[in-house]
Amino acid sequence: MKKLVPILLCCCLLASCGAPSASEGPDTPPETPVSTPGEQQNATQPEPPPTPETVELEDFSLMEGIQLDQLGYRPSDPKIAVVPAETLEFRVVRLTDGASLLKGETGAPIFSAASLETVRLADFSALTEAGEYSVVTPDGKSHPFVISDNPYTELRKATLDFFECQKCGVALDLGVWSHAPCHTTPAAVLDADGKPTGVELDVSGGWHDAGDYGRYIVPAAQTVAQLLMGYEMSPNPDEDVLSVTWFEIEWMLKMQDAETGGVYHKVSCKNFNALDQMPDKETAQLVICPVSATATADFAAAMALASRFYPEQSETLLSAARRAWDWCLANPDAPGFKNPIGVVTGEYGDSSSSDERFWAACELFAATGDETCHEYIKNANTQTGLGWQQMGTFGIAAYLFQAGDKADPDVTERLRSRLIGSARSILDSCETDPYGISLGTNYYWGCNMAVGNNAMTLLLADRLEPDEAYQKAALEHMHYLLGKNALNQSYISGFGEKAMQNPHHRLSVAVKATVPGMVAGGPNADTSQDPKLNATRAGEPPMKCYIDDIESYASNEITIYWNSPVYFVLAALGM
Ligand code: G3I
Ligand code: 9MR
Ligand code: ZN
Repeated sequence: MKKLVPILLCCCLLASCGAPSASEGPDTPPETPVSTPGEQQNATQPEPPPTPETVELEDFSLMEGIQLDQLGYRPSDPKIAVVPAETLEFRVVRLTDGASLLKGETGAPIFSAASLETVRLADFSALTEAGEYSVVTPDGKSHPFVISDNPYTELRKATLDFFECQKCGVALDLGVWSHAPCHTTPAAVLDADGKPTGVELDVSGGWHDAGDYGRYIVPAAQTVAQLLMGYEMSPNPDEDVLSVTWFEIEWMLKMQDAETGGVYHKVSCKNFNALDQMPDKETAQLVICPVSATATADFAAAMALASRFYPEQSETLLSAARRAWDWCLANPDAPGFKNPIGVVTGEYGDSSSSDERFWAACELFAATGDETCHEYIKNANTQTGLGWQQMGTFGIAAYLFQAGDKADPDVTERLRSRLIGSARSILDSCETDPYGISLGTNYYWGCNMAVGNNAMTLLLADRLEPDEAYQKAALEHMHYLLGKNALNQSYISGFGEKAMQNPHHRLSVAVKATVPGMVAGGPNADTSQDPKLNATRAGEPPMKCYIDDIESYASNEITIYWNSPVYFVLAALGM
């Protein structure tokens, strides 16, 4: 292996010695300039003041094996890069002048079961000076990153602005992404067999779910909850979260059946349209799929939660929530949702609605003190999860943080211990993973949502029982998304030197301009789930089953509910 050979930019030394450069061994402390053999040192001259060594960054090529957050770190944050097992030493070099401000040795080798590689950690937490840097090893340099008071300011804004680009039913005036109102025609309600019931409804509005233009209640509920909770838990909340989120809530209200209180599972066309089609060009018949228990319970929960953010709408929201909850009570055994015959768009199938019901009971109890809901919670199994299939942790958070005096001590203790237990087990996974995250070897379609959601669980636990370890681990999850991973890939469009740029996102594909601030689904070890992924990544280790290609919907699509946990984490951390 090459030795890291810095150049001493020690003007006075160079001037006095006439030497073009000086080299040093890897163990020489950076603050001690050394001279090259043959140099004539004048013993009577005073020692020159210590000057940082410099490194000619242009002499080093980019090294994919040095993996770190491509945005950066706050001065007091832990700062850890992952490097190959062969790398024993590293420096952190300032981009503006090549000054080598920190020099260190890497840690012991660690095996990553997710990338099937042995790596080492380069800890440069001691560097706290603001600036723009690169980690440099004898074999190459990392992507640039900053140390600053808030490297994530723009990112947080972009992850929220993204929701403007997903708006349906209205004209968008967003530069290259502008379009006329889309999906405004009446939608035909289908029965479970896919036959039109004869009923047509106006359900315009809301956000397109993802790279496709469907609008689905279940993921919408998760997204609304995470955006509003991000607002609530932020030390520096973004005021526009309320108006941004209201756009979705208004649409959700339209999806409730006026007669029964049940909530339609989704609205879309029967098939996905072409990948390069703008929203207003998708003009096929819109269809509404039947009411489902998961959609109805999620809706009840999300509306009850929303009622505390919109005081002027609180009655409307609570009465909608109540009617949906009554539907749930009247339909205890409703089967899980399946796409009716002939409909192939997003299914969001889920055989169990018990976690959604648990969440709804917790939100309604917190909002109204309704004792029947309280009884329901007392008799229900505690549920966890923050992703569209498993929503229990939202219920736990509602009960622990919003029920106040109404809470029952036994229930509180049961839910407290469940939340802390979840967070502790996330921490345990982080400890055995060189990348410091909690997925283990479980990389699947949309697992970047789990990266964000696990960070959110940690921050909820931190709110309950503050512990620095929670915030630190949550931040490592953000670093993973921003490049500290085996592919050296930032999964967020527009952020990081190697940022995702070819999302499976119709609006971006249609105009050949990628919306910034979108979170990709991420690696998916079941490469058979899309042809492009399979053709390019089959047989790769789990953390590497990803391709930044517009065709790879099973690894490179984007969704509203992959952005919302990331937004939550940035807001809750005040970043
Ligand atoms: O949860 C299990 C996990 O425990 C297991 O270890 C792993 C390994 O097999 O599988 C995990 O389940 C996966 C599940 O997502 C997790 O949420 C399934 O394999 C996977 O097939 C499933 O993918 C879903 C995909 O639709 C296909 O149904 C994604 O979550 C979901 O986000 C995605 O949603 C689509 C919509 O239908 C349409 N709009 C775009 C959106 C994103 O691609
Ligand atoms: O574009 C669709 C994407 O939004 C979905 O997540 C994905 C899985 O349901 O399906 C995509 O559509 C593809 C379809 O399933 C198969 N033919 C190619 C489509 C992509 O253009
Ligand atoms: Zn639309």
